[in-house]
Amino acid sequence: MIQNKPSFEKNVERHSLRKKNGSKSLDQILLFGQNVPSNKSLKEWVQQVALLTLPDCVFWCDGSEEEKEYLNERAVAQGVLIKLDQKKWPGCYYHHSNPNDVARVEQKTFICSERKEEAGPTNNWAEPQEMYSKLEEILRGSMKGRTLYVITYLMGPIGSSMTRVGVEITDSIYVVLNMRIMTRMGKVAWNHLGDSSNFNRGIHALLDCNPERRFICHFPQDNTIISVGSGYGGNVLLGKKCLALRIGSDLGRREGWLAEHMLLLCLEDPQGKKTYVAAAFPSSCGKTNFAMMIPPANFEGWKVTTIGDDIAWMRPGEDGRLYAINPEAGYFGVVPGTNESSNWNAMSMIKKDTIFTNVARTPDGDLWWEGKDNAPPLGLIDWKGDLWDPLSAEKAAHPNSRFTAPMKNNSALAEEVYWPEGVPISAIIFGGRRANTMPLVFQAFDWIHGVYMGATAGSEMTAAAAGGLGQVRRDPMAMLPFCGYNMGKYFDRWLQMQYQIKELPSIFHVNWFRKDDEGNFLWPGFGENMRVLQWIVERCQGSASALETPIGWMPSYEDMNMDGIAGGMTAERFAALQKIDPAEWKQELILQEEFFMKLYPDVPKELISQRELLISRL
Ligand code: GTP
Ligand code: SPV
Ligand code: MN
Repeated sequence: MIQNKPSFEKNVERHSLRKKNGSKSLDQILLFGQNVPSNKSLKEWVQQVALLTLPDCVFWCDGSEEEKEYLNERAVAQGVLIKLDQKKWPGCYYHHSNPNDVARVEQKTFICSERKEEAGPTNNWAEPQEMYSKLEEILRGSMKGRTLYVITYLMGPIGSSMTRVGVEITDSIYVVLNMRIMTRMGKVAWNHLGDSSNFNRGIHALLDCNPERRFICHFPQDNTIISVGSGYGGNVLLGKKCLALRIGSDLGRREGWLAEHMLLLCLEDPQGKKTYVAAAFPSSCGKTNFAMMIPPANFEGWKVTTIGDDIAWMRPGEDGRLYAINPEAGYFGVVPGTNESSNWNAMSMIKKDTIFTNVARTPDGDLWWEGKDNAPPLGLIDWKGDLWDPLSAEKAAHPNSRFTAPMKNNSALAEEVYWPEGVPISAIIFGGRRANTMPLVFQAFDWIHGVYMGATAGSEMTAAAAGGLGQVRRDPMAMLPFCGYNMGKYFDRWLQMQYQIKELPSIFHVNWFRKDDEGNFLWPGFGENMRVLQWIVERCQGSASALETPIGWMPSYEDMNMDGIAGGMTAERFAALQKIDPAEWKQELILQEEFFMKLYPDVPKELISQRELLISRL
């Protein structure tokens, strides 16, 4: 099948690198692909990595449509992708990952800054030279018999001063096809880079996917990332969590901006006024769904459009407001729970040009997952590749199964996503998955109180990372696994923003996941979250009222628009949603203190006094 692509392969050069190992000439980089960028430092670095990893050939990805077709066919021929029924799922492919490799692995993720204190107590640290030596041994000869792909990509809109260039070297064709969707890749990035040597250097090698030899390592001082032994999204799509958050947050520390695990949305009211909102919820806690939300039927004239669903880069603008861009170009989203009523926009988006990882499939190329609209079809093959028994307790789709879809297929995509300068943010929302303690919504008294709310946020752990499912842990600003430097210093960075910005956004906290005594969600969630969003935006505009409580400003039942809410909403039920339970808050304060102790001595004193103020108010 691959041989039938003469037009694509016409100027391919093939050599055997192994024979020429040791020589330094640039010509000896194996070329496979129509174009190669002229950037000398890029070529030299690729050659160095090729001489270490010894691939059979080097493939420079140019990002063209022709290349995509070729790579899809190649991935199918290699058994990496399964082509789905093209009538039902046009342009869609399926991937089973190794069953031991289905989520981010935080224990294997390292920040190799020069000094341990720079990484801080919330990150794994390793001495950079030691880690480089260890990784070099692991990488030596690791791509023998394989193809080394060079992915040059942009994080950020074309023409934005915030945009960064990354280059990921990988031996995984699955990574190439995902990065194609998630970033602006190929020629566009070569053009942006020009002759500059200022790009993030990322190396990824799949190896044998042995968890013992799995390391995701960041070297902030060298703008370098090395990831080995995994094929899972967050560990290997290096532009995303590794560059845009871990390296990005450290760049932000040095340069005075913020890289955040946040969705970005635009809310347009019936008068056509647009408000931009950023929200940080931990992994698998509702960012994609909130960013693509469709307001309930009786919210006539209200419209939500998506700017981003996972990452925001935020900087002070010249007019004194906080501006945000989404550095990504696609969505790597949780599939289970996605259906026509929970997320109509996502359902229509993933019907084409999407890569599905670890959902369930049928032998004839159809898909199914828990929480899809229809009942499971007969003869379903589960995420591990085995025939699924509907009577078993096992899930057919892995709880962290994912779609990778280009943002241009999102019918709710905001035009602002292409704006190089980004959008001015009016509201910042922190949230978590909490069965108790945390009310549906409350508002911080001011910026410092809001930073404190974000810094002390907790959430139940989810399937997006290996281990600890359901346990409540502190996940400050939803950045615990993603902050590339000392967490206490990161809180300082947030506090510093108040001196850089004249018009500070208002800060809120939400919890869609509070449960009643029987374990049922008290709040219907999804599109109904529009009711909370309306109150938030009207608070920013000064038109909604609120009650002062010990933990912040809260809406009364009357302050919220509950007309036609799914399942109904009584004042009693709303009171249960908003309850501040003294015993629960006592426990919460103890957990916050434990966390601050862990960060000692780097917790800003402003946050310690916020905690004391909260105790005295409670
Ligand atoms: P990452 O991609 O891991 O960062 O996750 P995310 O924050 O984008 O979460 P996502 O929107 O994918 O939602 C994760 C899970 O929570 C899915 O199974 C959703 O169906 C579910 N979920 C999202 N929003 C709500 C909500 O408002 N209420 C309830 N009960 N569940 C929700
Ligand atoms: C998350 O875990 O927050 C994700 C998925 O968005 S991953 O890209 O794997 O990190
Ligand atoms: Mn995420």
